[in-house]
Amino acid sequence: MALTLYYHPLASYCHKVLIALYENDIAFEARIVDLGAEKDRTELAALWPFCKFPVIRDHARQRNVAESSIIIEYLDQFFPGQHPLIPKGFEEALEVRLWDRTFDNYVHEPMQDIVLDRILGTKRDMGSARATIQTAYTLIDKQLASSPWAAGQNFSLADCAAAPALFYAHTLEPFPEPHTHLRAYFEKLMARPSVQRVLAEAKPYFPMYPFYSAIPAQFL
Ligand SMILES: N[C@@H](CCC(=O)N[C@@H](CS)C(=O)NCC(=O)O)C(=O)O
Repeated sequence: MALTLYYHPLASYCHKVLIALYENDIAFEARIVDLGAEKDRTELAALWPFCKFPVIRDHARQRNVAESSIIIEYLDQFFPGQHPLIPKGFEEALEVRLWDRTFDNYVHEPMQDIVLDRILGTKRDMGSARATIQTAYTLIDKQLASSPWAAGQNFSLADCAAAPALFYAHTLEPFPEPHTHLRAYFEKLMARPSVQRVLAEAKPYFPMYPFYSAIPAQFL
């Protein structure tokens, strides 16, 4: 197999890369990493010293590639398929990267902070993380009023970022009622076959998620 993906089926940043792989039918060996097992941590840290996943190993090019956005850029370049995820034009690509960063930095990261706080039992004040997610929801809803996908006419890197970020964030901060564009977009994203596949694979692991009871029944 040309590619190995080091990941966990429950991990949100891994979902982002899995969606890209499934969108373009890219074959890969799936290597589940148990961060609680010393041997697995040592193996992952040898690939990426921050010991975070996803990481892919491209055996033909002898390269390890880390960071979900960079991995998707890499796949788009070296494993192109029927759904290019980064547009060729500079302006369009800039827009896609902007929305990728928006979902990662202002939805995904604060969502992870809240989840980590619950896992560690640190009981920090999460008000600012929750407010950031709400600010992002408002911005995203506005964007989606005039854009069928997160960053334009086509499904892109930005939508790969959006799906796991919104999936987990909405278990912590529900989408406000007036955000009809965001709500409709979420339904459309969740119906995408690549996203459905990722969620189906995550399903057996959902009970490990500390906010499991907030996952809507349709995903269980
Ligand atoms: N910026 C990284 C974030 C990766 C990340 O935070 N991965 C999480 C799983 S979703 C992880 O490895 N957490 C384990 C840890 O932080 O110890 C990316 O885009 O890939």
